[in-house]
Amino acid sequence: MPSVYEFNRAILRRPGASVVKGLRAGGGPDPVLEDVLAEHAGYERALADAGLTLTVLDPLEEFPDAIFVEDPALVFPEGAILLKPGAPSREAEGEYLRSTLDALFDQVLDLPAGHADGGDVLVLPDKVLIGLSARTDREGAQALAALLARLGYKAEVAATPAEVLHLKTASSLLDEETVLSTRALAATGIFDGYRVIEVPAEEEGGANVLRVNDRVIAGAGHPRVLDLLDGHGLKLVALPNSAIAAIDAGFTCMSLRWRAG
Ligand code: CIR
Repeated sequence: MPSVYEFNRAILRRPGASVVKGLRAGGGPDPVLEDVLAEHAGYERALADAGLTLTVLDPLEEFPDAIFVEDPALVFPEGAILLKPGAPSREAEGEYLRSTLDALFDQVLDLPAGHADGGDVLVLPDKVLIGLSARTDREGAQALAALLARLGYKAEVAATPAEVLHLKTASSLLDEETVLSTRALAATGIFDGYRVIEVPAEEEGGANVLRVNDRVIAGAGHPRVLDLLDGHGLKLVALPNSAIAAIDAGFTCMSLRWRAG
């Protein structure tokens, strides 16, 4: 069985000029457009270098956060799920992915109730964790768990610390038995049974990394996290991401990845 981090396809959406107006919880200035474009282009190259065939969608100027394609949808070899993001300005983003998903997947299921963001969904080898957050409510999480069961996946709904945007803002899967996590999230016990590598307190923003095939994409601005990953024997691709981080985003949210048969 291929690992849950083995992928050969991905969907991305290129940023438009409006991306600098992306949502951010802590306020702060807009990032520089050219920096966002450069970081996104570097990410696109890194996925292609990892061996993925990319479907790259055009910018959606009306939706500043639409490059974060992972929030309005989930994809699995068995099918795709269109979610309902919890931020009002993002709620309709999924409709702009529907035709692409219809063309690429045998089935596309719709979240029937509540709200859920893909950023709150962490696919582990033995289960799918759905984190409750300001974006993902219990109704959405439970409806999503039922859809995942239809695709053959066991889901578990878990609380996440109040200060994190998404479950995956604070955690990532590294290999079959290891996750990277902030201390606060690990302390909730949701990773019991897994080996947990904790990110240092001063580099909590580095907890979102992307394991893809034989490598891990991680933030160049988090040297201590890079050291930890290197020490764990992982092949590293360090990418600058400070402009993307200024609008509260990381590496997992900029693509939808799956293994096509
Ligand atoms: C938002 O607040 O929705 C965007 N500015 C960032 C979304 C990042 N998504 C993710 O981590 N899954």
